[in-house]
Amino acid sequence: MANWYDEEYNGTSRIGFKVRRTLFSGQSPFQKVDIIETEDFGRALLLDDAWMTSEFDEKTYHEPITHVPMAVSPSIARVLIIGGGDGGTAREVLRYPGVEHVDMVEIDGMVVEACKEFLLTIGSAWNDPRLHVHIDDGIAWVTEGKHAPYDVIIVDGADPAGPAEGLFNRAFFEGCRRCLAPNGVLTTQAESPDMMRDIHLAMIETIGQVFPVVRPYYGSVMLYPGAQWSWIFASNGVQPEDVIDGRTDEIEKTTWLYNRDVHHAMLAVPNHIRREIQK
Ligand code: SPD
Repeated sequence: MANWYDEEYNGTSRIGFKVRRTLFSGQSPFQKVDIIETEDFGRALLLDDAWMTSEFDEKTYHEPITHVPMAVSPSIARVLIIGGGDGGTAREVLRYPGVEHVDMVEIDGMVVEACKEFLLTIGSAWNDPRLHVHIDDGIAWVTEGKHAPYDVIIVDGADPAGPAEGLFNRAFFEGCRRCLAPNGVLTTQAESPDMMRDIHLAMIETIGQVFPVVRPYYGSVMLYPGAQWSWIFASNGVQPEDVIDGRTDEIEKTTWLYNRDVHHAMLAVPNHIRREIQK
């Protein structure tokens, strides 16, 4: 259909938006990279024709993946972001004055360059001196334990196909655990509990084989298949309910979605997932 851009999911459904204009289109060694301007959702990034983020709803993704771990981690001085090439997660992390050093490891330099040029409303913290962007393989980074330990690790990757596939397996999470400080915490995006239920459940199981604490949490991201989305929190003992008093007070004055009530509400697990976890 002319003037529409669709993500086709599983060959059986589509999520489409009317396009105003294409701002960037390229083929990197890893994937197809597009940034388009839509009628309803503002500018949006697609990787291999899958919607990654849009100006309109990006906060409903970047706030949960960032503020849930940041609100509870005893220390937040050193943060590792795997992926996150649009800069939205880094922007949220860098809002905390207690953050001293952020390594963002993104495999695809084309994503970072295109987002720096066309998606600056999302990646608005590129010039923060605490941010260190590495165009490198995040899997190798954690396997080799580069620059570890970290207080917080955030895995902000794409779907489990293409370059992000390795961000879903046990060896990767074992590497993450080795890179975490003993009291550190991890979050990862964990797909749709409805449209990608098997992948979501497999992630809970896999991460549970690596970390003693594994807790999925939920929210809605309109851009993604099913709109209901998930993240997984993991740690060696810190629980996601252990919000540190005062940590997010300043931040909550300007967040779009996140506050302490939302934090706790997101931890409610739908019955159909809870039954599987309890098996
Ligand atoms: N189906 C899309 C899943 C994408 C998750 N990551 C998005 C990256 C936004 N920073």
